[in-house]
Amino acid sequence: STFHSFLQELPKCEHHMHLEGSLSPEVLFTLAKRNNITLPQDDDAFQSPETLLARYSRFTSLDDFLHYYYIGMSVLISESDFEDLAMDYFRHAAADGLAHAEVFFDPQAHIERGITYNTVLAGFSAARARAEKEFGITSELICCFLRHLPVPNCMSMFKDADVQASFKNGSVTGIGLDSSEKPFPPALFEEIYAGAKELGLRRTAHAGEEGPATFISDALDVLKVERIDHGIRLVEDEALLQKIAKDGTMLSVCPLSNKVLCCVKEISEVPIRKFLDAGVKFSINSDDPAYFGGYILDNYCAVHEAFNLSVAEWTSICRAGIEGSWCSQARKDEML
Ligand code: ES4
Ligand code: ZN
Repeated sequence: STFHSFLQELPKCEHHMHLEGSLSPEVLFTLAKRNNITLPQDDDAFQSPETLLARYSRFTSLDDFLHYYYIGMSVLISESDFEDLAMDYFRHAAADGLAHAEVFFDPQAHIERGITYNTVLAGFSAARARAEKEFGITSELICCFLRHLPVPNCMSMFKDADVQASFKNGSVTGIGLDSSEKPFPPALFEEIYAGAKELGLRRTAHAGEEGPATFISDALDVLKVERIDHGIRLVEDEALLQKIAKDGTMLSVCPLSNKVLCCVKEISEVPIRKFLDAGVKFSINSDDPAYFGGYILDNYCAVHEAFNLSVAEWTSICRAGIEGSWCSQARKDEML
């Protein structure tokens, strides 16, 4: 329809996408073979790319998804595996009319398997340079801490010399906090976030996806984050919602993710209308596009189908996305 091409052409920014979440079942099986990685033999989902994709349509929760997400990424070994993975994402993003991407990666999940941080970073950095040259897509990298791992493990990644170098030389722009949410409150990571602030890094955290609204206020008050990833459970605390609207704190909302992981029953339950009416800033994002059945434009289209937003509303969502990005003012001016 004409609205599809209107949404395709909007200057879109994505703030919530895990690069490891762009691993398709096809590429997963190809890399498993090439890298001699044995996939679980006691799970029928791993019989073929088709059976695996079918399993993805039956996720029951965040943890059910994460089980497959961590097995999936175990096939990534070489620098070029990481580069190819990110290029797969940037190619889809370019077709969808994306202007700018701020993407997460999960170094601890690779370090634990014996893959060095610099292997991962070099592959992703090569892809970022190619995406800018080949597609005109600018990007920033956000290094995530896995909240299900012991805090000392997270702290030792934070202090690692290669990680610190990437913070100081600008190849990594900010930090995030992801993985299993409910048993792992934000306050556990206070010291890491204080250290990141000290270094002048940008800061965000997943909060209020499955966890309660108190995790959103703790991320703001204790971790001093500048954005909230997901944040849909903000609707359970009206006072906090008003505060976030007043402060202009942006939420990175992921509609298809919320539906596939059963955080909502239907896209229409994602509180898009509530956020618009209350003046809460948000962007619309794909989260783990190869696992959740859609890239950025699919998420825009799903929101449009559920909420039938006006041209003016879409224009203002994209403007907020540009203004809330962590790129240079010069780049923002180009996109506006
Ligand atoms: C994630 Cl959807 C989601 N939530 C939390 N952690 C994640 N890591 C990758 N996708
Ligand atoms: Zn996420």
